Amino acid sequence: MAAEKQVKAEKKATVADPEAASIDAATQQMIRRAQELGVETVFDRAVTMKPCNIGTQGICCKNCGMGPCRLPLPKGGIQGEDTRKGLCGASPNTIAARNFIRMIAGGAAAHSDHGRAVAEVFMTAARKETDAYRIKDTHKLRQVAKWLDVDTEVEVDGEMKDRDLDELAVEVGEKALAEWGKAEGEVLFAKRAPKARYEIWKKQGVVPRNIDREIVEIMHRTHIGVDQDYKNLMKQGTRAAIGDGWGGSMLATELQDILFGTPYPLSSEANLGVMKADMVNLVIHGHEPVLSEIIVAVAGSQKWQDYAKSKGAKGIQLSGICCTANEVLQRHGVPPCGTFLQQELAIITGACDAMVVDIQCIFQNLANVAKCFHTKLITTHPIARMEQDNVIHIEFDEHHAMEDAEKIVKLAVDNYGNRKTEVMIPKQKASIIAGFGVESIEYHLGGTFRGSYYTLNDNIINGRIRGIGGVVGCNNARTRHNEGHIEVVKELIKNDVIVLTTGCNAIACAMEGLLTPETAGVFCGPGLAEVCETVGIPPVLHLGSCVDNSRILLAAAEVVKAGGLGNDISDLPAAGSAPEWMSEKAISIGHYFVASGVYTVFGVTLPVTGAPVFQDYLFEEFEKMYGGMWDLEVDPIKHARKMIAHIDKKRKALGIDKARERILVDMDSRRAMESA
Ligand code: SF4
Ligand code: MSK
Repeated sequence: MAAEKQVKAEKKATVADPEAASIDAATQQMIRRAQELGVETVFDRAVTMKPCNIGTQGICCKNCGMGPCRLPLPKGGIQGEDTRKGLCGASPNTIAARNFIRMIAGGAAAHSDHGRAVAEVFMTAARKETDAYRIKDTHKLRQVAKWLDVDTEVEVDGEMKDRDLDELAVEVGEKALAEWGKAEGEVLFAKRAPKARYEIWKKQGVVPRNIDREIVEIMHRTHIGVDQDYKNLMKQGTRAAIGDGWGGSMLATELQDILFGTPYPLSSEANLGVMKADMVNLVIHGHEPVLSEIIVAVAGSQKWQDYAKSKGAKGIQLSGICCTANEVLQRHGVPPCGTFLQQELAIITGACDAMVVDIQCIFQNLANVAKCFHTKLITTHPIARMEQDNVIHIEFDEHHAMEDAEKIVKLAVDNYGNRKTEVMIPKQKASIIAGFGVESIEYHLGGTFRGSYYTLNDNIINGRIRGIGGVVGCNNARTRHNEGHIEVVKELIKNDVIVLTTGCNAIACAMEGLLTPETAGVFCGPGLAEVCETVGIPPVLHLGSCVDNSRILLAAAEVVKAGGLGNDISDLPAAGSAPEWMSEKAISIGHYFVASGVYTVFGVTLPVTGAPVFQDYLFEEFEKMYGGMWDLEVDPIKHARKMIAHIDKKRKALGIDKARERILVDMDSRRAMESA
């Protein structure tokens, strides 16, 4: 018997099956290579370490030293009264709600602190304390100034004139920074939501006062013995999430656009195949673009390209991972080499001469993988360091941004000659069009003469476009890499739902080739295909990084403003999705989508299933208060169909459901749809 057990244990898998781990051939190839070289990756760890079943359901509390208190659901479900409680008496609803809003606090803090760092760099630039940054988008500076209650004009000799830009920028910077900690008032961008939405927030008492306060208050309320009513806890979670979406994240996006330029459509490529064997490969990873913007300028300069040539390389190839990748893709066309789950794999190519990281979504295991290769791993942020001794820390400071970026580029170039393992770069890469935003959607779907959202609205009303899907978020090693992302998006576009994407979903779609106008003819339903072909846009529009989910909110507000589709975001035929989420930021994003009136479906898991009453509150009761609500659907096709059903429900409520019935689908189109 003991021998049998031994054999079984030996047979137990300790490494991932590459095909089961990812749908992407490049990823599969690199997982295989890592296993041959004996280098462990997240995919293998996901096989050997299983998640805690109680934590997954949201019913483990460790908010005090008497716990952790674990409240598993009884076998056969709850019969009668739910008597589960922690040592202090906390109910499953209280525990799940506390855990949930602590995740919102974590996510909102990450986005908002990113925004604050950008605002600080913005101030440095506005005050001309650095040569590295200049304000690029003065038009947007003026637009944003108005939302921050900053006068853009001044009276001179009885006439109103535009204010001096330098003076305006300083005041915008000061007003923006105050949003994190002002003593009175409310987050100013909340008024950018449609009036009806703002009124709902007012009625519910959830307009954020300032960005930091709402996050701090979550930590207070969830301390042992404070707020013990799941509805009241969620009220605070809602206020903090709105402070993220319509506050910290939106400020990050807007100030980045003013400082680095508002994105405009451009072409690039995506996946590990963008790395080049005969060039210095510098991979940038994380979220904040303040350093990567300068690295792009330095690495592209003649001086450093020549330096790379002097070391035997053909030049410097930049590529990106996660949302730093999205930031530099959107503004400069720097190709993303992978999503969150591919970060270790970029090093496993043997061609990554340096990987420079800033904040968020960075695996500590990168340092262990880098040790097996020649790769220099460089941390740059004072709040994000690693304990391993092979990690180099070059602390970035906007006052000497150029010098910091040059040090990093030099390290990468000097390391080119040190490659010790055979280089193996997967050949897979896809062409893409990225760089969309609120402004470019307006331009493309409005045309030269009617730069507005009317054309988009017209096409929604006439049924060519059935609705809008905001599909965003991470990869999660507990599910097959990119499968959920791609199946959800393909099902949506096949059913004429145009997709707005950000984060790792955007990179996944890029790798799959869905970010090209040509995709429309292959994967889209006939209505959406017609629109995309007419205006020359992809059916999946890349709107940027995690903080750029605020662009989706603003695009939704513009659609409401253009008319014909109700008065509020909750009236729109639209739905949100994060098929492979994993981060606390995703929970914050999901919740500000919901609080903004969007039906939002998450895949993989949701830490609420162990507290059914609390789950019903999020999945059903929220709709009555906010018009938006949560849902969980693991199966990607059902996931997309739930979104489509919601879109159809909204079309019916608007009285535009008949329009779609008049769209005739011929047999060829149907066959193309079936085979897609
Ligand atoms: Fe247990 Fe209550 Fe302490 Fe949580 S706060 S760990 S439920 S005693
Ligand atoms: S990077 S938060 S894994 S989207 Fe923004 Fe991707 Fe999620 Fe990080």
